[in-house]
Amino acid sequence: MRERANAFYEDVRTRRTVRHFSERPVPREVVEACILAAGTAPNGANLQPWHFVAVSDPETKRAIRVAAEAEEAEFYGGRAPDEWLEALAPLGTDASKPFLEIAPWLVAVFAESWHPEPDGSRRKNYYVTESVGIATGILVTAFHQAGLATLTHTPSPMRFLNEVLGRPDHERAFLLLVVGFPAEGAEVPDITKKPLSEIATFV
Ligand code: IYR
Repeated sequence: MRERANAFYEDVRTRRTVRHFSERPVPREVVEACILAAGTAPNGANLQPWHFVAVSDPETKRAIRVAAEAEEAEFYGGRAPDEWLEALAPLGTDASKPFLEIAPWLVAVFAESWHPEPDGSRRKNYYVTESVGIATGILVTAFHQAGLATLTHTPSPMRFLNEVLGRPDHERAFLLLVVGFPAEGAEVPDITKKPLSEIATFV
């Protein structure tokens, strides 16, 4: 048990969010298996309030990039408070998002706050944000475990994803996961994680 817990930590601690992707393809079967893993997440009343849209079609990726960059241009050009921009400055991000076209897969994660029944009524879902957050964590970890890099991308607002991907109004875009291999020479920020003593208390 100790060995497995430590081995998992040693593996998962090597995961890094990447912003420079290679065009190298990733088989659809790998994406399918990772989404199936995400779908095992604990969730409210087992109502599984999520939908994953896996995009490899170049035209669709381009449409997502164009819409995301328009939102980001507004974000960086004035909508974001100075405090937020200062917090982002060490990451060196800006409104340009070429990875949305370069990476072989984008996985848009949608959260469903209610579900339409065949009779037209609405079935409420529970703990939607918690459930979809846990599923997304498993998805990120599954891709890492498969040897792939991801970027958890949250162009804000993300309503355009419903339009581009044809998802109904009762689904809310939760985040956009960029998936692929890192570009050759891709760099990541020099950051550290908090020690156990800071993130945990044992009583
Ligand atoms: N969505 C923007 C801004 C952004 C926000 C946070 I918080 C980050 O950790 C990184 C970026 C963008 O993708 O550039």
